[in-house]
Amino acid sequence: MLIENIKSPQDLKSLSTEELNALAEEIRNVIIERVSINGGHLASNLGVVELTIALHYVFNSPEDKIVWDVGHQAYPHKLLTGRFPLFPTLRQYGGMSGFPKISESPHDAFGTGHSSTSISAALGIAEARDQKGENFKVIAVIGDGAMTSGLAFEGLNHAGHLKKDLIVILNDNEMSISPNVGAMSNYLSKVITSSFFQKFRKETKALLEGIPKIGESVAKIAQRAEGSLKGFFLPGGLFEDLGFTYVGPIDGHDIPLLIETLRGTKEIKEPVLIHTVTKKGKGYKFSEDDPCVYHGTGPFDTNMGVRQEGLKDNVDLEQKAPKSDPAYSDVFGNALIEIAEGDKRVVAVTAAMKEGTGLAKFAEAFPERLYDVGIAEPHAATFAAGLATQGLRPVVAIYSTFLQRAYDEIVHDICLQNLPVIFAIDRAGVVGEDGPTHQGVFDISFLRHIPNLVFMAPKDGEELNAMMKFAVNHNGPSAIRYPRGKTCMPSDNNNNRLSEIKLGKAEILAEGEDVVIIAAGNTVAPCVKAAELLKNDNINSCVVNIRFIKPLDEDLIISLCKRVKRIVTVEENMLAGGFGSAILECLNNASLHDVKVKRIGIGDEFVEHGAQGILRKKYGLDEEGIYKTAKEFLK
Ligand SMILES: Cc1ncc(C[n+]2csc(CCOP(=O)(O)OP(=O)(O)O)c2C)c(N)n1
Repeated sequence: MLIENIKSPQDLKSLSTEELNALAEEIRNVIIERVSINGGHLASNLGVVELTIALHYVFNSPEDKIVWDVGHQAYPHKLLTGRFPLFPTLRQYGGMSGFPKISESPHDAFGTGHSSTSISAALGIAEARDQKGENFKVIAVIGDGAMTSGLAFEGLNHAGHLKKDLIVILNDNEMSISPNVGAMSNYLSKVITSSFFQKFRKETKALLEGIPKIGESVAKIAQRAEGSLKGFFLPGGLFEDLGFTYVGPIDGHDIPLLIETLRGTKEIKEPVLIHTVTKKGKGYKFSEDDPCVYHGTGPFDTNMGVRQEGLKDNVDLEQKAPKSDPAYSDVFGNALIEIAEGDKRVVAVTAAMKEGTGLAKFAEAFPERLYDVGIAEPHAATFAAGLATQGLRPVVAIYSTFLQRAYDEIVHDICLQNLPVIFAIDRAGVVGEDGPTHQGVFDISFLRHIPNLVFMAPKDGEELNAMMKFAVNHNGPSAIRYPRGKTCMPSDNNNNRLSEIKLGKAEILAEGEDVVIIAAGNTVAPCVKAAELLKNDNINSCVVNIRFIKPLDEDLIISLCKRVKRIVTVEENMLAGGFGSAILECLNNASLHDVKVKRIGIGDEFVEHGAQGILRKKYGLDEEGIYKTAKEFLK
């Protein structure tokens, strides 16, 4: 295999066009096979195989810096930069990350996982290069989905102003995870589908082939082209106006064309935007037909695809494997439909994550009440604030990690004005294989100090449903955090029948006088089980499902602590500023200085990638870990 001999991008440079095309085929097969075993991002990677080959053929990484946006499409880049032998460990605990990571390879110029950072980061790198008098190229590769974010435009705006030597490649496949949305997307579609494009593409190719010597800049080509193809550059006028030389659109699967275009633009010392058109999921029938389903997937059978019995409409296979308990996202989506049927005020907002957050069915039921705002979490929050001022009840569903983007909007636009916006915070806690960029372990710390916000965490799906109803009827901002995965509670626990949700009231799930175990959200279930293990050792635990991280049930906590002087708190969040810290503050305010508290959660470190079970074990968040910590604590 050719790929086995590619130890670094240098090894590409001696290959012929036929060999490069054969290599593309090999890379596709390697990726399809590995993702079918390990799970991961498939369609985005299959779409950039040729582009990645051309980039590494023309530029000299790691001296030249390639900055990937989101980073979910970096598998071909990893395979071409000496990581083919590591590929079997993709996304496994201790193995290769599914995203670019500075610490993993000098070829990973910038770490990422969240969208739309590439232009800003690349511009910073280019500016530093110039400050230091160095000489290399910087290339940002950004998708049309990522281009819907304000951050991408902040980068473009600044780059056009600084006039730096910077190449932005806009990889346009007309898809975000689902079809891309918004005016920008319409604009790009018009550019691609205009009758100009087909003609332009042919003539550009002819022009490029006619270049007498390699290295003639595309600027010159553009000048020449303008005479004969006047107006053909108008489609990219928006980028031209922002200070970029616009090149394209070009076929992003045509390796010779990509190589010639990149060689040409290499000579331009100012901001250039190359618009490539690619097919998401290219080269694998199933993912070409349904790139949304194959955006991110768990393991699957390569011959059958993921659409096996019971696995339909799956964007996150692990969540939707056909077992009895539904995923939290589905419980949320169904609950919202039920609520919206009876309450016209309720609308839903998603930031390009309709499928992942469980809103796809809602979109079908109420197409006019679902707003997909693109990858624009800050805008989603402030847009919802505007809706709420007019009496609507917007429910904004965002993954915990992406909500980090909207902190100021939550404080300034929503909570300060006490507006009834409901945040459904999906993937809160340890999320698993996507790693540190995606773990939802900060939201308790960055939300619980905001005045007016009511902050809940359900112990199971039934409670999530009830909390949604509570939140929609609450006259102020609220947030509900719930994890990636299935809803479940130990079925043999008699006390887990749902009691009424009352503002700031916790629920006691087990009585005991030796220790109080207080849990938030999905840590309730392992705490209940840990209490059963402790009982075998004659340790009687009082298990509290806190329900409200804010406001805390201070009366209950204080009265329990006056009796039982040992408290264990358990949360899937950072310990710093987390829910255990809230309990410490409560005890301190009540001058209960003789109560000993042991907090279980995430210490001062980022949570690496790996299966949820492995990570929970590592941090002592599973029933065994909670049991052991509590036992040790009581010694
Ligand atoms: C801030 C943020 N919000 C949401 C996501 C989830 N997400 C990952 S990829 C993606 C779509 C990206 O589309 P595009 O940039 O066009 O790349 P493609 O997958 O089509 O190649 C989304 C919404 C994210 N990574 N970061």
